[in-house]
Amino acid sequence: MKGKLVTLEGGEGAGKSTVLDALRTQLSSRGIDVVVTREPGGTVFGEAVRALVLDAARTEVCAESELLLMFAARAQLVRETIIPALDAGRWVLSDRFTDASYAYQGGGRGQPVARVEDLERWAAVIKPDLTLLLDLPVAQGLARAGARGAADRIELENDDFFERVRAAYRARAAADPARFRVIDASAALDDVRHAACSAIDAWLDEQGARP
Ligand code: Z5A
Repeated sequence: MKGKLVTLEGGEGAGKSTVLDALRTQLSSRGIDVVVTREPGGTVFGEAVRALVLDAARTEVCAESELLLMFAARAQLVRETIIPALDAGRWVLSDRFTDASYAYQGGGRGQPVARVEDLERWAAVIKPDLTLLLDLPVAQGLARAGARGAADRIELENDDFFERVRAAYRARAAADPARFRVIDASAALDDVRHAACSAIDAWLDEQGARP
């Protein structure tokens, strides 16, 4: 595979969607051909799964179903979009990927890490080359997300759930500093954008990949 997979992760209201646009522009300006996607979703099948798994009315959904649905959407996205793009030398910028399952279904829901690892091996197959974790205190993120309107099923969880999600993300970043860059997402939006774009450029330089 000639392209690179770059993922954006973070808790609620971290600013991923906003930062993603800046990163796409940044990479394009470096002459890199970028495909942007999101999880859960990114394909027709995956977007249908997203609507189902995030539906606030589906209060009966158990943790095991939720985990499998996240990976069902991911398995399709990887095979239909990500691997073909990487094989064609394009870069893929994804708003969330497998780390979100470790954080939300593992940390948040208490699903065993070994179970997520097993799914990652055969369903997700690939790992990101670089992951930017937009990290901020839970209360600050929830206040931002809350100002946005109707909550999805996972956003209805309590603060303890989101504290566990944040802790799981930070633990993964600490365990794999070669892949993760942690960005302070509590800062002003322009500063967060700047930090994310600088992190990408620094990483390109480290790889000797800046055109
Ligand atoms: N999920 C999962 O459980 N397991 C999985 O494997 C995967 C996902 C892949 C949907 O993800 C849900 O799926 C998500 C995790 C779960 N859970 N929930 N809940 P999503 O990424 O599509 O949705 P999200 O996490 O709800 O995204 P978000 O809240 O939209 O976050 P964001 O994209 O990081 O934020 P934003 O839309 O860019 O910004 C939110 C608001 O804050 C907006 O009004 C901004 O203007 C404002 N904002 C952002 N940054 C700033 C700064 N720096 N200052 C001031 N205001 C800001």
